[in-house]
Amino acid sequence: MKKQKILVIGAGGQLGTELVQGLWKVYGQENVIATDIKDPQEVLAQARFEILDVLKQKQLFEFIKKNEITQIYHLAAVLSATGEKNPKFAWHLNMDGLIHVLDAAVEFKVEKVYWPSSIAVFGPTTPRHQTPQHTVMEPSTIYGISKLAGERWCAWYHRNKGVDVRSLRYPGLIGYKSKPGGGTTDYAVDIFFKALTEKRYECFLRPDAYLPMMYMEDAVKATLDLMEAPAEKITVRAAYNISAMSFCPQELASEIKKHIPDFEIAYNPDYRQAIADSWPASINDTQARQDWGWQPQYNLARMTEDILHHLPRLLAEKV
Ligand code: AKB
Repeated sequence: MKKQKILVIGAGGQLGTELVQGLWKVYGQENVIATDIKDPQEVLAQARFEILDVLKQKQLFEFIKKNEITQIYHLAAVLSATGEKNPKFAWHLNMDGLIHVLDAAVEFKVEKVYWPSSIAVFGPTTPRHQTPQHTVMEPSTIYGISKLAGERWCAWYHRNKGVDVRSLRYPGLIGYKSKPGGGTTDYAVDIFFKALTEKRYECFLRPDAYLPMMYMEDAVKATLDLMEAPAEKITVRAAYNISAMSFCPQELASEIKKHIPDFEIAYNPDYRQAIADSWPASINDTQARQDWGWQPQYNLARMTEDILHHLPRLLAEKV
């Protein structure tokens, strides 16, 4: 196999920080170039990191050529809640960034491209429970509209230009190693930080707002498994549904209380509740299981235990 040179765009985000570490294990630190528009977090600074803006097409093309990139993971995006505040910029970054990457893949014969989609591609008219792979898709957020359009672009570049691009519709991703920014599902990350530091959390969603969620360990594994799968196994060239668990804020708070009995939660739903209401409560991921063997490892109890085991040490180190 040709030596792989991996470019991660938007590596400083919540998913990128952990995915880069997963890629180090598979390809070696020296073969992964993490990039973002801002200076790196400590962990990414341990290996190769460079400033790169996906919207600057000439700079991106030169970078890919100079470094003889064979795989691109393009993660830079504006998420759902932030996207509603600045819709034009969300569209610009989420669409033009993807098209720059897909054009670069054609121009420099990049072997594989990964681009994340999201459950935000679904909308209020989509069946809410066990949402199928192929169904009604009328997203109501700019983020969801851009992810749905992005999926169609990926399928188009695969069909017409032969780009080996792969994608997953992530549910809410929950990690503790870095803080997320701008998502509707992000309450499920913040709550752990607040439970440990203040023993209290004010939630911006209703107690019964069910959403599909996934622990970051599973998200990284799903991404690497999908990218490792033989091309002939990939029957979906838009994006795969994947699922691990579904819960609502009240259930997450009860699980946390098992470990921190004096933890308290209050509810003050804001505009993000309408976004949550437009998304599925649970996802059917049969296609991903059949095609490339997807199988999640973490449920709510196991994830909560793992986070509350590791996060206190991380918080103590930062003091
Ligand atoms: C968000 O809440 O915007 C994201 C997502 C579900 O894609 N976490």
